[in-house]
Amino acid sequence: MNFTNKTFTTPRLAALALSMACAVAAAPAHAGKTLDGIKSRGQVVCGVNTGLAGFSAADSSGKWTGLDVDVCRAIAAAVLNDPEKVKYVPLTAPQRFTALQSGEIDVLSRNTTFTLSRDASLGLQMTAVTYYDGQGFIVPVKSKIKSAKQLKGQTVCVQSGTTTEKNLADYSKANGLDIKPVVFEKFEAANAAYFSGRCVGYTTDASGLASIRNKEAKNPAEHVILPELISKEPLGPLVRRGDDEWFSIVKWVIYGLIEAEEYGITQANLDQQKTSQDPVVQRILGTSDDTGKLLGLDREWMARALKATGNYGEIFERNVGPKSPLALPRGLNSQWNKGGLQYAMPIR
Ligand SMILES: N[C@@H](CCC(=O)N[C@@H](CS)C(=O)NCC(=O)O)C(=O)O
Repeated sequence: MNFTNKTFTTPRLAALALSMACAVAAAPAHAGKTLDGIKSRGQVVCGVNTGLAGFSAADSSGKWTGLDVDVCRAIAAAVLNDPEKVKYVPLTAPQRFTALQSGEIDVLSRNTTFTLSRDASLGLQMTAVTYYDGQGFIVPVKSKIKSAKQLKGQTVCVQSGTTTEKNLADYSKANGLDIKPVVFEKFEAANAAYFSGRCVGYTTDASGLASIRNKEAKNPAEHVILPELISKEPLGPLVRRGDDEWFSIVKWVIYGLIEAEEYGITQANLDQQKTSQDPVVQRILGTSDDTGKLLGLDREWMARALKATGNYGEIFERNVGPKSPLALPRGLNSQWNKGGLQYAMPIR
């Protein structure tokens, strides 16, 4: 349709054309190829970390938990009405993008940093940030190292296929530190090397350092995370390019989890909140507008996601927050109106 003045000579015709365009804009979305596949197989296939406690780890019975895992559960609850309908595919750093590109997984929810080169070269698309992080260093307390600047000429263990490896090289160069990277393809090998003393330090995302110290160290108190953060690591799920409908669903489930926290909807009060008169709460829970229809879902999509996992704040607290074994502060991941960066686009 062409909306130039040439085509619509009278204001009435122009108004009619505009109202038609609005009607089209409000029509229910087509589900999209990825969602069709998910519905026919009855499972969301979620690529996750092989084992990073707090973010994605399986227990001895094969039950997966963590912040990244909860994102998969929330998506499955929204699209399949059941948070259990997720197949978890554990992926190492070097494997993760190929698994998404090849269609082996529907979504990659695995401590992955959004960067320009990844965005522009992989045929993948970044959805929304679920954890604002930065890269840090860990060293043994007995090394007496108190600052990353004291790593001059020292060995640092690092995993390949990560932003970590590149940031380390940049930081070393920019500060004239001549750090000697000791690079491992496998996470377990990098951890084992550091804890056996093969490297003076270890570097990865600060959240990863907290997880490794808590989970892998014989005595966590013997290791200290240095104060410097040397990069920005905005972490979040990725999907394949070319399926805008699926991209929207993943993105809006995340925004829904974040906005629910902002408006006080919790796993526990969700049923009472269904009678709330607050228009934002009503929209999130589908008691007024049917936002689900616009995404190719139904009106309770977000209510189900919240019932499954709680809001973003609850997901954070349970998996990585100050009272969890990782004891990470909310920091940058606080809501925008509480001094943080978590700012959900409005569900409306
Ligand atoms: N956020 C960084 C680092 C992510 C990353 O893969 N970190 C390592 C160290 S914490 C990891 O999770 N390894 C687990 C594995 O490869 O199995 C990135 O996207 O490149």
